[in-house]
Amino acid sequence: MIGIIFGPPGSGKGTQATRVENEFRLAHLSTGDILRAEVAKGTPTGKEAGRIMAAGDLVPDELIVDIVRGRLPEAEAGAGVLLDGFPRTLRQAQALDAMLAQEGHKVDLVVALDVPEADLVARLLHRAEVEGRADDTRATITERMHEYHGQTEPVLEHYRTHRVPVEMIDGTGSPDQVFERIRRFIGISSR
Ligand code: B4P
Repeated sequence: MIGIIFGPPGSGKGTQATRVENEFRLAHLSTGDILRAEVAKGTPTGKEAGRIMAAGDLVPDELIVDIVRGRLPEAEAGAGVLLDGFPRTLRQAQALDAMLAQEGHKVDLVVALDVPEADLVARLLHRAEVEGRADDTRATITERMHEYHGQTEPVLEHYRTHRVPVEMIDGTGSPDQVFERIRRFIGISSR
């Protein structure tokens, strides 16, 4: 199974992906985590990505697509893959579809987390206090929301048009409550 966990910044993609990974034994591929690891190692990719992420912008499609292309085959070898934070633009979605088609695969489902913007901002400002992430300042959060609405939201329509099941999941409430809603949907879809 190839699934995507989708949503605006701070909607809980990473939080839920870890739970889904454990419950359904899927390989979890988070482009945000991969980029942060590159930043921490100080690689050339990390240096370029770090500047962009700290400004709240999206890292260039070519760079992200190359990263995913390098990791997808290994991830696909198991029971399935959960993509977290990717694709975030239409070009990334088209590149993903083409990569999967080469192996005779396709995206099977999209879990889209729905959280009011005021809650997202509050969560990210709280995360700034706890984790001190460079991209969780108020100005950066505003830019990330802008990028989400302009570049990322159209990805949902892309999958709906291609008849991929897209399930809007209420992302409010405790992480356990949100996970229960996701678990039910994936459980039904993978039967
Ligand atoms: P990501 O790492 O994908 O992260 P995110 O959108 O900030 O957060 P996520 O939705 O995973 O929320 P989380 O579970 O952490 O992206 C970071 C940056 O990387 C992007 O802005 C971009 O620059 C770059 N990037 C990544 N992928 C890219 C791509 N494909 N193309 C281009 N650029 C890319 O939860 C957020 C907070 O809320 C946490 O503190 C968590 O504890 C809390 N929380 C979670 N669930 C909660 C709940 N139910 N109730 C209350 N709080 C909750």
